[in-house]
Amino acid sequence: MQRFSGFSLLRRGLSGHRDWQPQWRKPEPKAAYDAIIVGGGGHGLGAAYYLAKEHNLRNVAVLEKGWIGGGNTGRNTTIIRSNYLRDESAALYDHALKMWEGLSQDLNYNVMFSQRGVMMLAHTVHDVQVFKRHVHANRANRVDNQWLTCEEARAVCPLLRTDDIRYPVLGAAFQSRGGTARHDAVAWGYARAADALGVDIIENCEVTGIRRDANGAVQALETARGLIQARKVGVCAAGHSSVILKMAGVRLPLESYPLQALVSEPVKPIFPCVVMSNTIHAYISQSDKGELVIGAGTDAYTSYTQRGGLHVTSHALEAICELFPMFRRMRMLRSWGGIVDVSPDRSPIIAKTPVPGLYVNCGWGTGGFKATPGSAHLFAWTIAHDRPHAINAPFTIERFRDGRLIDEAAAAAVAH
Ligand code: FAD
Ligand code: PYC
Repeated sequence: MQRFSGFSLLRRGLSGHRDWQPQWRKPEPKAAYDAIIVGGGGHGLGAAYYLAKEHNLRNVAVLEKGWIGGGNTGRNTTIIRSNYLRDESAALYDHALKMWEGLSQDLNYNVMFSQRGVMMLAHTVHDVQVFKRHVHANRANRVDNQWLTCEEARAVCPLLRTDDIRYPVLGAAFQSRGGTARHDAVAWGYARAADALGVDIIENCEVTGIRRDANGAVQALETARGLIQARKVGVCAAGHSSVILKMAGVRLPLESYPLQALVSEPVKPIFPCVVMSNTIHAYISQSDKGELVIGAGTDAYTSYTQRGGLHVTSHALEAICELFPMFRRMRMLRSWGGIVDVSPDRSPIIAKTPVPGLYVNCGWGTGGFKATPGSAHLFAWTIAHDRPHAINAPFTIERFRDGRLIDEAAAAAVAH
């Protein structure tokens, strides 16, 4: 790993960035690997890193059809929290939150994790009841969450308008350990750390087919860069997970929708925490660059276009301007969409599949960024041991057949 003195950093910065060493190699794919991860987002890169670091599997590749972090990892609004309702989810998301707390140190890469607090607004009596239920359930699971009155909510976020609006604010749930992180840095940090342990990160390498042997087990992947053999394949492909699993004859209970976000022009630090409103489909925080990061709901129909409908973002902006009237004159710089993989109970799948050697990590829908380190860690464990870790054991595909659902519709934040 390269280390720089302050002087050499300045010299390189002024010399047009010549002589920078790439942070990870660009290897040609080998003919065979012990394990292949499909999908170079945070979950896939993280899984490869933990396979190498904690399970000593060094002959590992990550195959990414585009560029790493170009999927939802680089498109999300970076909200991190663990205030989910069910015991299974509390264990999963808090495992991740605890890992976020040490991730920059572990990767030796600043992922800019900022525990500025996440506030979820209640606008109706039903919201109040639901969020109070979450607060109690979270506390029973030793996950921090507290109920705030309107006055207390305004004390945390003075810009918030609570009265005289279409959906007045009746109070809020607040998780002070929640916050945000820098999404690209998560992909880059995991990529650099995995590469340093020998993992091959292969971009522009779309997986187009899955070959199975006479016993039905995974044998090789057909890719844009040729046939690559592997006995273990883990798929972390977010909105495209069902497309890939179909190549092995596995049908996933997922629907893929566009989810949109947008950022404003940058302004000085003004917004102290994250504020979310599930009822009016809008959420907002301020990035370290000063941009307001604003998210909207999903489109009402399934699609693979990374764009989404204009009316959806317009609706979110109207809601934000009602809650924060001082932002009415802000200009938006850009908007984008990502394809989210929504499961029927709004909980993920981190599991073995019916195909020996094939594992899947998907169904995170609109909320998987917050889980990145925990999900990657548990997925690596599952691949290495060929059985789930106790924390992800409930998150099977079979639960949709057996009825052991983990309903997180209210905690999922974005209505879909
Ligand atoms: P990705 O980062 O999407 O990685 C999957 C990769 O697989 C992609 O890079 C893709 O190119 C690759 N791939 C697909 N098909 C193939 C193939 N055939 N061959 C090879 N590679 C392939 N979550 C939160 O927790 N908090 C938030 O605030 C939040 N906000 C969001 C806002 C938006 C607008 C969006 C779109 C999502 C948001 N999410 C949020 C959800 C979150 O972004 C995702 O759940 C999470 O990033 C998924 O990570 P991943 O690594 O599984 O997927
Ligand atoms: O999961 O917290 C979340 C979230 C917020 C916006 C999109 N997802």
